[in-house]
Amino acid sequence: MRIQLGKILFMMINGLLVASLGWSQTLEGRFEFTSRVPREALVYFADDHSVSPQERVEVDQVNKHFTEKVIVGAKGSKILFKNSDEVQHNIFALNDKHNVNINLGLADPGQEKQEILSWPNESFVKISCIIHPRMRTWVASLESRYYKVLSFHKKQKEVNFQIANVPPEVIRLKVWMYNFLPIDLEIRPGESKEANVATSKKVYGKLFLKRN
Ligand SMILES: [Cu+2]
Repeated sequence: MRIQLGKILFMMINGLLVASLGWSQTLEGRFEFTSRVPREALVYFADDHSVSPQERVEVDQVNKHFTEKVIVGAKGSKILFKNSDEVQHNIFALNDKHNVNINLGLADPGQEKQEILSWPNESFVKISCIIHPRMRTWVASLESRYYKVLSFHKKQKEVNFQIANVPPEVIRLKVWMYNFLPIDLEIRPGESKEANVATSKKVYGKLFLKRN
């Protein structure tokens, strides 16, 4: 009897701890790739809309690279493009679908440029530099604060990630990867799910998800 009571008490305290520390709200994910690996991914809960456009979005340019593979901000945000490099850079984007035509000219070392994120929620615009054709980053228009930007190496076979403190009612999980099919599923607390990482022609890996 005493053992039973102890057990029950332990379980109750454990339950309270889990609830108060937010452990019950973490999404854990693992990508496993078999051959072709995407360069980057944005994993996000699409049914959250709590980010306001006032929050600042910025990216820097260092060693002829953008410091982020995907920059995330709500529509209407000001994007700040810094240049901490020792050479000039340019900011350029052309996207007919979202009516985007940006060319911010040349930025000297230390100079900053600004642009308004004008494209609709859950759309992606590629930003490049006319001077350095290999430079690129993506700006994702996103109102959700529950997301993870991932960048992959070519030979990477496995990548783990977490999204913490997701409210239990936020359940619609999507994954964007350039040139791959989008992943779109629902995952509730306590559930596990899997999805293919694929193009329209072939499966290149799997995504395993577990929500505590
Ligand atoms: Cu450049």
